[in-house]
Amino acid sequence: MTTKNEALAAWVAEAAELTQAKQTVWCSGSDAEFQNMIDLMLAEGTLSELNSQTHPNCYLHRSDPQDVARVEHLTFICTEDQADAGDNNNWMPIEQAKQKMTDLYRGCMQGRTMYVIPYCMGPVESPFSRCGVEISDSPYVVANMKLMTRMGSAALRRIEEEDTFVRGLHSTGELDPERRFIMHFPEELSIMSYGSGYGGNALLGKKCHALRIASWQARREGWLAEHMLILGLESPAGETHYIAAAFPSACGKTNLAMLIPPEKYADWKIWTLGDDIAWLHMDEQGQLRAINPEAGYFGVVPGTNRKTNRNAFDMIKQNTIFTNVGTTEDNQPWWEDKKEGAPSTDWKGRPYSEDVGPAAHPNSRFTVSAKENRAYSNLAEAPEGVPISAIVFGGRRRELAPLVYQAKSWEHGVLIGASVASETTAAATGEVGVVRRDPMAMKPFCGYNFADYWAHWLSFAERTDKLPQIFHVNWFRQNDEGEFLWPGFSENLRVLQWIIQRCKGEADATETAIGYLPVEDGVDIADLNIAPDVWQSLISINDDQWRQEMNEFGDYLDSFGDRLPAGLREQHEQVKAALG
Ligand code: OXD
Ligand code: MN
Repeated sequence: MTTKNEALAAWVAEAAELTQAKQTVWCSGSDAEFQNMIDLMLAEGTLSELNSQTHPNCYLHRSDPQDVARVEHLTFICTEDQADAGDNNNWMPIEQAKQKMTDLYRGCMQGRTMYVIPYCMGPVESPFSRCGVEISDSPYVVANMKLMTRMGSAALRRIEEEDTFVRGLHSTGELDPERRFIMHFPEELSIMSYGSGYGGNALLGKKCHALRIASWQARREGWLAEHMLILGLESPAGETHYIAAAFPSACGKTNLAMLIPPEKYADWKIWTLGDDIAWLHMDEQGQLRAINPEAGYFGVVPGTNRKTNRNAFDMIKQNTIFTNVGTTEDNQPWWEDKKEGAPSTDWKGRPYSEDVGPAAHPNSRFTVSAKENRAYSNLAEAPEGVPISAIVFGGRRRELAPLVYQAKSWEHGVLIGASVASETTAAATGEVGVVRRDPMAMKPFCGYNFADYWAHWLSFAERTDKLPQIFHVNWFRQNDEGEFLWPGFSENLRVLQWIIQRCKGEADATETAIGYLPVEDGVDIADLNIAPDVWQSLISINDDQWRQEMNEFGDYLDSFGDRLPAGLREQHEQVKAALG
């Protein structure tokens, strides 16, 4: 296979010449091709088969121990003008970045196969979808891209018709962290990645294209590319509302998107549309609609069990690629908090020992097609997407943020999104558990200056009066003993119910300086055994703490200088004034 698109053919030839690849293979996306990749990795020892009785078609990949997460300090946005990338991104001049990458790529695929992977982010027939081509020397990337995107011939046909695509060049290189870079060139819609095989650094359709490059495209074209799950909440009467929710990496997006209602609400249903990325467009009626650009899940494994996420637990029993989990005596995958079985080998392949632990890397992952999820929505493939009733922001905060609150307006909601802060997790290299600012959960993913990004968000208010309501949630409040105050997981349904009631104007709320909070009996917790004082602390705010938070947030906003939109400054002033 090759292509009739001249620009694509020329770029592929150029990459083959630069990397000196032994051969070029165009990926068709067929099941046989996927199986070939698996067989190849089994033969070369980069993949092993798991217990085929208990886990048919499940495989384990052990990565280089130095290559287990996103590398934000090695990720760059390269624009003509540094101010366009903003202080929220690392920046390098375009020429310097290209020179650096060209030097790394030169001859890097000698003796290896270069795969050309055409893919479509979003349903192939959706006008909201966007295509790309990844060139990679990694069969692991090919297999994962098959699960995570609409990959192969149909995507190539669309690229040939549209004559536009995002270019991503990837090589695993030597896996040397000193020779590892993830470069983005949004002005020319291209990505260059070298030295890592980890999902967020190497599956270029995901974070690099569907968030960093797409956020840039979205601003130009009037839509939003966001780090959000999409779910449908169906009531017993059969009415479904769609919610898009942004939480930082490894803060439970996959669990919320696949939630199974608690017994008391067994006649309610949650349908999954996506667990990580949403592309939001306004339709002709002024309604915001969402598609999930991805076709699979690249989810965090540890903590997944029958209770926390039964749908995911069952989903990853077949047709799944595991990366960096441990194994049991009889070769089943094992991870911390699986709550069954026992580890015998750790993620590095060593005999498991508690003193050396954990068995699974905290950022170990599963890759699986979305079709394996029994809660997969039948509208997930709809080209027009689904109408969004509510947008929810959230973070992992031990204190401060109440369980749930609602913005007073779209503009106030943008301020709430911009003020998201969260404790860092193992999804990126660096210290874990440190609170950092993570506006809209997009700190690692916004491909341009946050000040311009907030202005873009604010601009939606001028385009329609049908915007979704905006909320903030925090499932992670703790007491002084480090115990969680809210049970989370299935019980989060109760908060989602309140959110939808508020959207429909059916629930009372208490107005506070930071937004509307539930009244005492606003959320049904009667059977949850939450002490009245604990419940009060979950649905009220501490003015002193919030004054301090707003002062610190003000300093953060100031760091964006003149570019900060006046509308956001105004919202901040209003909240500060209301706090007194
Ligand atoms: C992810 C992440 O893998 O956010 O989704 O790191
Ligand atoms: Mn993510």
